[in-house]
Amino acid sequence: MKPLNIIDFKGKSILLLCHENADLDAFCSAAILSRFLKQKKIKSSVAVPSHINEQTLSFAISEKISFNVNPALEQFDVICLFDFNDYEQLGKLRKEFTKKVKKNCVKVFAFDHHEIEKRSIDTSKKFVNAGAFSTTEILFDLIGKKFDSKMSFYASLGMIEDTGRFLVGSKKFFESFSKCLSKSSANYTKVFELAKHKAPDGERIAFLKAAKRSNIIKMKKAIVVTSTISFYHGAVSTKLLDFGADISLVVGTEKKGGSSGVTHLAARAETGFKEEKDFNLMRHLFVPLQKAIGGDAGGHSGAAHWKGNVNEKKVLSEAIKILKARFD
Ligand SMILES: [Mn+2]
Repeated sequence: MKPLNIIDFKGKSILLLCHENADLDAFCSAAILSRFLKQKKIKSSVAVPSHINEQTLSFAISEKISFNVNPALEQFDVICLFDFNDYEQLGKLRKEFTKKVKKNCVKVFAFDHHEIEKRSIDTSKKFVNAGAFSTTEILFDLIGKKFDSKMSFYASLGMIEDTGRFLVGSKKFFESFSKCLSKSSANYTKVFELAKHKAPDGERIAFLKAAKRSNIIKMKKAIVVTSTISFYHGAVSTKLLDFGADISLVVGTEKKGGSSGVTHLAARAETGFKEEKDFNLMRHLFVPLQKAIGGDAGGHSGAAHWKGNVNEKKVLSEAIKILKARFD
């Protein structure tokens, strides 16, 4: 990775843009570069296309970091992208951004730890390392020597968040984290708590209700858990899998204004189980399910969703029938 050259920023109007639905890693990365530029007496604005996630919003408020929503791109000479490389993640700024780049009147720099693909956004300079565990780790590699206590705090937050609180990492990564935490204004408990995803009350109640209503189906070669809930089907089926099932199925109908609504079925399959049994939720459950009862299905091998106008009982019994044929 090439070093960051301050000449690229001097005298320019700079936008530090996070991906849509900005998370802690994207936002902390932008905040770090913003502070670094400020040290050099260069102004910049942090922005998001239209949404910032709840956790990141409360972080921005508590740290008093201001940011723009839906910024007008025309006023900027340099746009730095944080934690993404896909046009999709520009949200509603996509059109304007594409126009501006085509006109060649802006320099785009990418700070990212995702793989660059053919469809990735074309950028003038890339500070990209797909081997890094967070975008804040990349910022640390680039300008870590200049980090103050706040920047170190922000970097450690991005690192802990993007690794799912250290489910993955490397020797170098942990060394960097440790350096950031030591220099940080916060202690480990604070960093850990901030990086916790706090589900809203409604979602947590849905988890608990679904747990109470759950059914265990022990097949010869799989443990399946099923439950019913009106909302949060996907999140609930992820949660149910955590209790120890190989496959979770969550069915429910979103009732609107008394009329019977559309039925949803969300499913999750455990990663190790999937590989061992060569099982693909889409191919082996949702495609046959769609053939049997219609509706729309989408997703991938470990997480998939179906919706249609079929009653819950029928959907669930059909899904279980398909799974039994394979695992019982
Ligand atoms: Mn990230």
